[in-house]
Amino acid sequence: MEEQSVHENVVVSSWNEWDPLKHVIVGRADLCCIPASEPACDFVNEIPPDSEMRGMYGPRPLKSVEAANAQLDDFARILKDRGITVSRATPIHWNRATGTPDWSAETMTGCMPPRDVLLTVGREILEATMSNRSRWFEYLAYRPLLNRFFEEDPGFKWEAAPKPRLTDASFRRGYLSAEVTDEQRRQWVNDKVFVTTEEEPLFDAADVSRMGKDLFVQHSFTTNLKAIDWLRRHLPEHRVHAVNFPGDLHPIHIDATFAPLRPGLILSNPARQLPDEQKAIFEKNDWEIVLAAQPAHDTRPPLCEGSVWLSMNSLVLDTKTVCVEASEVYQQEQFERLGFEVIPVPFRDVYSFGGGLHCATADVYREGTCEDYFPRQ
Ligand code: ABU
Repeated sequence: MEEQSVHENVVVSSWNEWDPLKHVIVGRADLCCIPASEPACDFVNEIPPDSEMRGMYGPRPLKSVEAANAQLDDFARILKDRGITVSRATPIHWNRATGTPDWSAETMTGCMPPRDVLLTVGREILEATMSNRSRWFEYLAYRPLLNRFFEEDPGFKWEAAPKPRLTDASFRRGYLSAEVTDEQRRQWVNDKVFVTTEEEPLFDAADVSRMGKDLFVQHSFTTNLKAIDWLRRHLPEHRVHAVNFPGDLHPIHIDATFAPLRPGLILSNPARQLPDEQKAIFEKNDWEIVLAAQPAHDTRPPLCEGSVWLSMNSLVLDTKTVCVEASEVYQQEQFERLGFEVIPVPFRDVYSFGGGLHCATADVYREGTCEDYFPRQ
């Protein structure tokens, strides 16, 4: 059954990652594909030799889709049981060639994870540019919902960032080649030289961490400086900060790296720490940065592009309650020590479809207003 709006005439409003969650979008695994190699993504060449998908792109194995959907449906039920309204993405036939006058792609990817595509800032939902050709059309999975929110909520601002051209000029040729050594990659990442160039604004919404008036945006493979500037101009009431995490050799999306849990508290990936000079704003405003617990697993599920650090990719329901992957016992223990009630959610079968519990969702409504949590800049 589709849901009803939770607050009369105000459907969309969310200013941060921790206020009480009342309405959320959850992705779906239906018809998801492994995309063919493209300048920003070469997952096909990382598929292990013993996988039935070795060297292949196209629809993911049906059994894995069914397993992921079962866990996504269960997660949606857990949220609904907590009184949270859950809306779902609308899949399209992702296994279809697409293109624009500038490029063509053999397949699309899917509608997991919504967090990568939709950035909710207050009363606005902004469709990100995306930075992979195979994800250019992913916004279509959310258009039925956004259109409905637009009809129901007269104050909802529905926005789309400039669609990128994604010509070869937007990418560094050979950057993802298997011949590039870790040492070379480490140097590039340290120098903030990523696979995407500064040709045009490019960003995935999951590179943005929302903390009221301040937005922290990861400069990464999926978000460039021109996009951070674009966000700054687009959201003039906010302070938009560029951050980066040199320990990550494949930096995409901030939510398995640097995750605010409540005002004054950030969970930080110990393998990907914020450089000291970028910590100043948190120190000046008495925020504590705690290092996340070690993941319970030292390997990723089959056909998963995300890292083992999806262990810390949690969904905060309010400042006392958090959803954590069911097998991530060390992360659960740490949350309990930090004073949270932990809701364990089995989710390992979803990881391969683009991420964990935070990735798999996009905020529609959290209680609260836009606060200034960093008065000392
Ligand atoms: N979308 C989050 C993926 C980042 C990571 O696994 O490290």
